[in-house]
Amino acid sequence: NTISVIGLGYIGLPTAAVFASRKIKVIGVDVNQHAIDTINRGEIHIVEPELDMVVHAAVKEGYLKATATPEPADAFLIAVPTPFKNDNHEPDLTYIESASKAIAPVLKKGDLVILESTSPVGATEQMAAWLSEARSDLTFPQTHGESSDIRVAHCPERVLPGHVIRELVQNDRVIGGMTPMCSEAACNLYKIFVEGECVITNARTAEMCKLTENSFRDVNIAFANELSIICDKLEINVWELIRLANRHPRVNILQPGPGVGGHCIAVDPWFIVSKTPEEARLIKTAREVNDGKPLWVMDKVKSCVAELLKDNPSKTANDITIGCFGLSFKPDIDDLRESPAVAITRAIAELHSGPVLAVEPNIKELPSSLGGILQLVSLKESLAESDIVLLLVDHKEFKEVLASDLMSKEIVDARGIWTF
Ligand code: SAJ
Repeated sequence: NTISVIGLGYIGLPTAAVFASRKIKVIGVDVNQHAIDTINRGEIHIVEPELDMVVHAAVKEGYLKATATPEPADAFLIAVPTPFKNDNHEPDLTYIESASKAIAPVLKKGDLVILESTSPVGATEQMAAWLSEARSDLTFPQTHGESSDIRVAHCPERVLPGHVIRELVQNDRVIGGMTPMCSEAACNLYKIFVEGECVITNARTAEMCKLTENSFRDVNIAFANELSIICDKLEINVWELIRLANRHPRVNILQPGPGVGGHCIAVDPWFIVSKTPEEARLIKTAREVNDGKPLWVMDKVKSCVAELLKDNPSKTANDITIGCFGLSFKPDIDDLRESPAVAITRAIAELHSGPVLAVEPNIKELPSSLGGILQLVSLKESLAESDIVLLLVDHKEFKEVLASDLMSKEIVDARGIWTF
């Protein structure tokens, strides 16, 4: 049996490599020639612990190869991005459409097509419709039910970046077929490597399930972020408050931060809102609360600058150095994409006339988009130079900073690790 994985990114490549590690022949397909060449050398083009080893072994042993053109296989897994359309929060299914059109010519009777990309409700049916338009000689579940030539299912990925290889194998998997036999076929495929339970439902429920998981987290983070703003106004330490409230056996509040980053939690709730805007009131408000948090953090920094200038009338803003601690979207990773810490640091660097120093222990140089406007310095240097210290990411290195290192500095701690 041969499996084809379409889209060799953060989800597709680990999935392809894990199948290949079980001695299944895997054909990976991507539009990015650089990714294809890198993978075929047994290397990887993304950062994820352990992935390099698994890909290297799979390519070396001949079970995994990457190509730009789809080839016949028995199962196709589509793991392409589902971003927003340019100017709004509507899901853009163009990548799913192109992937469907790309695999359609090589489909044959008996094949299984699985959509893994996080998608709005109805996307799997839409994908099946695109496949059926391209291949009128084959039958699909939407018209032929259990007797269709092609089986179609949605099986959303739910792995945590940084732990992908472990979570792929260990997490339970929600499997939503367009018919029960579609679910069963997908279930048999995932059982090749999934040690968690494969739980069967229909395609629409599986789509909504993935969106619900990330919205649950977003709403809960919004609650924590709102509490942090309320507590600031009421002069209460929100971190202490949450620790205390969480002593209640049925309360488990998440942690406030400078906003929600990453590629999933800040995106997926909008897929629910765009389908049901009238009904999804709480989910939409949570998004707005979390998206508003970076501005609130910036206002805190502005107040610190104003305070310092008031206390030191001989100084100007040029004399005030601001140190921004952390750029990644969550602790102890090097991923700067969709990071509120980057957005805040960039905005401060653009607004503030004095020096802005960035500390990010997980990267060696700033991305070009930030290079011109601020300097990347060591933790030690920033602690020595900064008048205002802004903690944006709770990296392990920052947790070791001592109260004495921060003495006589203005502190804005968006993560609550420097409230000594
Ligand atoms: N965050 C907080 N406070 C918290 C927890 C998180 O501010 O208490 C922030 C983080 O700093 C970060 C953002 O939320 O900026 C998202 O981080 P995360 O660790 O919550 O999640 P992701 O985006 O790395 O991965 C999520 C996971 N979903 C859930 O935990 C429900 C993962 O399992 C999904 O597979 C992934 O989204 C995805 O691909 O959808």
